Amino acid sequence: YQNNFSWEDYLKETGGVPAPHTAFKQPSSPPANEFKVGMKLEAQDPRNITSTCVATIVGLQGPRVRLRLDGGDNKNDFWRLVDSSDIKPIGWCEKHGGLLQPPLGFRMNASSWPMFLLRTLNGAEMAPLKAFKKEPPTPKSNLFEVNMKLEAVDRKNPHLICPATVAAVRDNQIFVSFDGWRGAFDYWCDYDSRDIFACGTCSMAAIHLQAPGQKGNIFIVVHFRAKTTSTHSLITVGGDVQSLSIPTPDNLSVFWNMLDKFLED
Ligand code: MLZ
Repeated sequence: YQNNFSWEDYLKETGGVPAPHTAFKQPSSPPANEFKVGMKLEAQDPRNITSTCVATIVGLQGPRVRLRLDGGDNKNDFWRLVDSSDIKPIGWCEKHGGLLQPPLGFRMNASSWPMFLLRTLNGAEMAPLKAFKKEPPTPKSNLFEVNMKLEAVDRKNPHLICPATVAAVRDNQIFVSFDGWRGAFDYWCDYDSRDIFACGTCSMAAIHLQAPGQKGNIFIVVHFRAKTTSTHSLITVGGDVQSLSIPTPDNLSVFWNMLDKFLED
């Protein structure tokens, strides 16, 4: 199911239960995305949340927009839902007595900020008010249960949404575990997180849902030969075999470092 993942088949295969719609803050059908690439809006700087900055939409994905802060770099793009309360039309900050701030890592001299701001907004296409959807209400309590399935943003690769399982529940939080991956991508989040969606949301929103990973538990087969390069085969239950070569058997720390790296993703 690499390119046509089907929850129906997958749930049958794995015996999984989807988390109910009512457990999510997200509305049961994804809101329309009326933003366009190039439009500007105001957003909190995710790396410095007390700052409201000018952002440009650089990508669209279903009800999500990919944002880049004006004056910043292109390495810190972030995604927001069209019904997120931390995106606002241009003018909102000023109307509420605030001042637009340069992003963390502003690539010019701080003193050039006022001029930069004027220039970046001059003639820009402002995102229209109607594109900003009302934030949905938060469910009254944490309705998630261990083993429920969902779709979740991979926070290390936030353009990807992947099948996942609730692996633990604690107070207002859940532990999101990505199916078929060893754990490097898993995270705790609040039950009302904007990064988790009911099964079927991606298909409704025409977003490509990643297929589950292929990583199983591993067996490590180590062959040592004195004073020569040795090969260590890592055989995963899913069937893929990966080999690591290390320079000498007495340099075990190299082997362990390579193994750590391998287990990362
Ligand atoms: N580049 C990475 C992507 C992994 C995505 C995992 N998502 C849960 C890899 O292929 O290793």
